Amino acid sequence: MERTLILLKPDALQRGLAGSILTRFENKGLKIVGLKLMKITPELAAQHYEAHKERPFYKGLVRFMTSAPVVAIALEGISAIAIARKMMGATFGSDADPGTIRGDFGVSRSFNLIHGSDSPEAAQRELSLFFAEGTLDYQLDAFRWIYDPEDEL
Ligand code: 3AN
Repeated sequence: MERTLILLKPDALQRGLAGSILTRFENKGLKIVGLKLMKITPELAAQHYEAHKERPFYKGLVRFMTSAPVVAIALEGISAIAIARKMMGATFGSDADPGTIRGDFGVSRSFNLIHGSDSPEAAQRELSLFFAEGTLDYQLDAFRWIYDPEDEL
């Protein structure tokens, strides 16, 4: 089982898409182990986007991410990181395939609705940034029907 950090960015919340996006992850069979409405501080944005600090879009990205609340979500599942990335689609809505979140809900090259961790190392780092208090351990009964208990769980 893997855990991954998803952020529904300010544009997702302002456009009333948070529920629709969260529903896609639930429908897929990913388990919600953390869920939080929050405003990202400039300090947290700087930590989260450390790798992009020298990029020309960095300032605009931090401004956007701190401009209005986001929803932070921790999801659990087998290969949850790769599955969530696939569901998100290509970085920009204009390039993302139909059927993906970015492909279905956006066209912008800077407002791209969602963030998802891109590796196990990133997931661990980002989950500890956004869920410093920890994520939740509990039994999701539906897992018995989402995965084959004889084989996968
Ligand atoms: P992804 O979110 O698909 O992993 P990355 O890791 O390449 O994309 O970029 C991190 C974030 O930086 C993206 N979510 C996007 O918001 C922003 N970003 C990346 N490239 C650009 C760009 N050329 N112009 C504006 N924002 C960008």
